[in-house]
Amino acid sequence: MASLGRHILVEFIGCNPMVLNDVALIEQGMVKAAEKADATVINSTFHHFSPFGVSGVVVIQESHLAIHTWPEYQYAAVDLFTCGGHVDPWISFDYLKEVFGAKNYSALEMRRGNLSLLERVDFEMGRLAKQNLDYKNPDFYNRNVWFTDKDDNQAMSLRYTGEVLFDKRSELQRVRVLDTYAYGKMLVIDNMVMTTDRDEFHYHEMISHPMMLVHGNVKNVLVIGGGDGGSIREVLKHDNVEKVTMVEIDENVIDASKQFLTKLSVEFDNPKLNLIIGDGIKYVAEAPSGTFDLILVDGSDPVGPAEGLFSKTFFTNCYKALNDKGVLVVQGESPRFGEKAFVDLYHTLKDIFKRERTHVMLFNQPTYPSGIWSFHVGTKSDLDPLAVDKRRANDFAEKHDLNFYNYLVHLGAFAMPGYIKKMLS
Ligand code: SPD
Repeated sequence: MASLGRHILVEFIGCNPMVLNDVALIEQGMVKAAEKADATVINSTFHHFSPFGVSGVVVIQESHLAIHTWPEYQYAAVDLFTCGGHVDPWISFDYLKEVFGAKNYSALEMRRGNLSLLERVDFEMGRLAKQNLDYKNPDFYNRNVWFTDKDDNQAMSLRYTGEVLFDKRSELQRVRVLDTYAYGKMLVIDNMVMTTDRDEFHYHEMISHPMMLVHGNVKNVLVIGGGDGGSIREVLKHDNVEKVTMVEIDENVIDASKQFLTKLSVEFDNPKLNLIIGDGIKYVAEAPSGTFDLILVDGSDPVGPAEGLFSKTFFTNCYKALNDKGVLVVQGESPRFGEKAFVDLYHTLKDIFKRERTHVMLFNQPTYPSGIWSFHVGTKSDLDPLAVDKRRANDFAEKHDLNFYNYLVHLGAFAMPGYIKKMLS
């Protein structure tokens, strides 16, 4: 039967679910499938749905290729519609079957536009024809791809280019770097935002400077986690510091940062740094008593390998590893996103350091869900966290061209809104 086009309706079954949830890979696969069939690609638009699924269309001069995926069912519904004798949609089909790793499929070809039923008319296009020739699509690729960090009830989403610059899995976790439009490169561990190029300074200046300036003479520092390098970068701005030991469990985090978060990973070659790839929990358990002036726990959220970084045993060992004037600063989660972890951590530290030596700092972090985040502090001596010299704090901020920390920010960080006081009481 002579027809205008060929339309293959495809069911791909038993596909690789990771592939079916990877918008960039699917877009590349669909564009290539069109090219392999000798079609001329005009444009493509793809969208990732949170948490699962991708939809997209590749517009070709000879019609279109479209897809919707259900990774959770390992299933993709694909339409391959071509017209023009030289394009063979079955070539696209064969290629996509490989890309998706489909164990099974069904495909139904329909002839579209049965010429024996159609009548061709000639009509005058005039000015329209010229306009159509002049039309240019503004972007070849038009992706609308979002990354979402979420729990069951709330989320923070950032649009990214669809490019996954780094993606490594180990038995510990999955480490990725995505390229976001609003915040630049973003480090993601197991679907949680760790840090971004454009707002990392909130976190790294606040985990380090407030309590280092209050202490006044920090020489020996231990950083647990912190593989992106942001915390050691800030710690090493203090001239008193003689030695920094960093224990990061996952070398992939360091590799990702060295390759893509180049503003953060600037101190890995500093001679004062002793970098250990290993388990920070074990390291602290075995550390000699009274060793450190400062311990920073720059860990992930309390799931997966970081769960033990919120345990009473771990903090008791940190307490022992600190010397008499030692200070502990811990990534403390959010009072609005992870309230339980935030409150539990406060009480755990209070039991170990005692109430008057346990403090909470709040700061805003635009790329973490809810935007409000915390560090919790335990001091082994009676250090007043507000006792920082105004001049010293501001001079330090100016000398190092800081972007977040200064004297007033320091004071404000320890001010607790009423609802958080109630939460912690
Ligand atoms: N949900 C984000 C928790 C932050 C964990 N640490 C971030 C690492 C930055 N150095």
